[in-house]
Amino acid sequence: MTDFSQLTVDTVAAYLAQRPALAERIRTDGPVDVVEVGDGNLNLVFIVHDAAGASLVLKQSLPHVRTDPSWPMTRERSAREALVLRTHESADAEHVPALYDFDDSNYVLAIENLSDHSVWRSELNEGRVHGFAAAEIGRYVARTAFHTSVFGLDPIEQKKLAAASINPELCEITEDLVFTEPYIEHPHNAVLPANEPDVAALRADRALLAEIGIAKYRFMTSAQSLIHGDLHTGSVFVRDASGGVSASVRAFDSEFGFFGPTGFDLGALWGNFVIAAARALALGSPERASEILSLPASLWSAFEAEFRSLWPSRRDDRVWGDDVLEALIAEFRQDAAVYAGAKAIRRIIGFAKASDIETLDPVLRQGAARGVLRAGRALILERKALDTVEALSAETAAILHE
Ligand code: SR1
Ligand code: MG
Repeated sequence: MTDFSQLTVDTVAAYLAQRPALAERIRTDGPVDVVEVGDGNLNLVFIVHDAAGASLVLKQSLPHVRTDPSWPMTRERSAREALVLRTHESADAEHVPALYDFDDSNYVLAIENLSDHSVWRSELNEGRVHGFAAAEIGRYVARTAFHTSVFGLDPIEQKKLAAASINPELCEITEDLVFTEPYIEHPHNAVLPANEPDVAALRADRALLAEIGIAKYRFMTSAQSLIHGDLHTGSVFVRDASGGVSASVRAFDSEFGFFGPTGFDLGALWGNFVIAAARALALGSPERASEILSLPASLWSAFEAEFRSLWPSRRDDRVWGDDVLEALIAEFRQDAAVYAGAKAIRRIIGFAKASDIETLDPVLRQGAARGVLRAGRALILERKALDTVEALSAETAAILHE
């Protein structure tokens, strides 16, 4: 009996042959081509093709962090990812990969192969912005947020979904890596010596620390919707329209999903746009930086328009009037800004850095990192005074140009 608890390129074909749900998807009675392409922090990822050209992706969680085997990690995260994918597919099939199968014994998801797409972060790093993708993801966040919230679901069903999607171990990672470790001395942290005074300034800023503390509390307690939970530019596939092929944008890697604040997903992307803009500026492309800094507004306005368009179908219009909608929209925007700042800062100081900055020459890297830290702080502290996304992005641009 083959052991499938940790797949290899040599055992994938035998694994597929014993999954009835995949019999129609891929043939295993002929040659099967398997490559392992996982390059994230956590999982094994195999792309499989059969002789007829059919393909799929297998994603298997390891019992530890891929990049640090001494760091144990629950394999149950696969079940969380399967649930988020299935639920988000019901809410917005256009913007997620199709889930073909989930094997809860071996922690393997079989997913649509999106190899004709590219990871958005890699594209941004190469100077290709794909600006249309921001609005698509704004609609994805709105649809998944609305349809998994009390506005879109029966209250009993909504609570059952919230209970099924509880994700304590991966939430704890975010709580630690995003909201705590960057603000304390911790072995996970590392910055260039030239950026040490920038980090010290952040840690001495009591107003900033209070906002981070409140943001962490809201992350841990504000169960608004089933969020993606790790929606940075490395979790989005993009494909331009060309030669009869339509444009496509898909959010993947939702293993950090749980019932959390809707603004967290928006903020994750926003913070990573700031990082991408800092790279573009460091490399001498102010026009591209400016184009990238228009993306938070595209993301936000598509989110807002879509959420407003769904609002008339809310489940109780006796108490949830339009004044409630206005209050929610304002809260989502404030949350998005504070989480954008927190997500930008963590990628500079803490564990799991961003290739946008890390692949810069150190001379350029220290200036870009400083700009991101200062811009992140401004997003957090100035979000109440500057109450539009455009105004906050103008402030971000000014800081990055300093
Ligand atoms: C140990 S996991 C480190 C990071 O990778 C993921 O992409 C999440 O952002 C997490 O914080
Ligand atoms: Mg990931």
